Amino acid sequence: MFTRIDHVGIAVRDLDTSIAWYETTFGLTVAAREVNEEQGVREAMLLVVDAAPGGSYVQLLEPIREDSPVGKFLARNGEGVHHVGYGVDDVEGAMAAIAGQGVRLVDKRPRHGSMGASIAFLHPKDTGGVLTELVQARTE
Ligand code: CMX
Ligand code: CO
Repeated sequence: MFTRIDHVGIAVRDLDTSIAWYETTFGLTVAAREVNEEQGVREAMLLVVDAAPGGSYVQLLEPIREDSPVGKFLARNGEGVHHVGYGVDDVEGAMAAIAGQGVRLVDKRPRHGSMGASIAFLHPKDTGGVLTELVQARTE
């Protein structure tokens, strides 16, 4: 069902400071930046490797509201790994198959994610404590 690890999402307090650290320390480059009002984040995707059927990225996430998933996570845990995003070819098919295994979906329908992707989250209480995101990349 999964085609790759699309990204690892990391909660940060200051996006610009964290981007600079990833650029300087690991030599990563920013592929996209955006504000996602619905998800409550200002974010950047840093490319790790470009490959078929899609690249893999580090997603840096700064909350724009304290009362948002990343804002609450930061207050509780501080900076660190927030979620893992897996690439899928068909997000609605993957959601249905996984829900059929008894895993709760946070999103009943796919939402808008980074770089035009369709995304859906699985509840961390049903996935061994790992917030898990399904990512169907935009097709050109
Ligand atoms: N990883 C693992 N567990 C997490 C978690 C995370 N990222 N975020 C919250 N939890 C756990 C908490 O530790 C808490 O556990 P306990 O009950 O054992 O203390 C429980 O979930 C509830 O925590 P909460 O702070 O009260 O959070 P909510 O129930 O309000 O929300 C969740 C939890 C998963 C539904 C919410 O974070 C969510 O909807 N996430 C999906 C959206 C999202 O994360 N968007 C930002 C990224 C956008 C992108 O990637 O593009
Ligand atoms: Co993500």
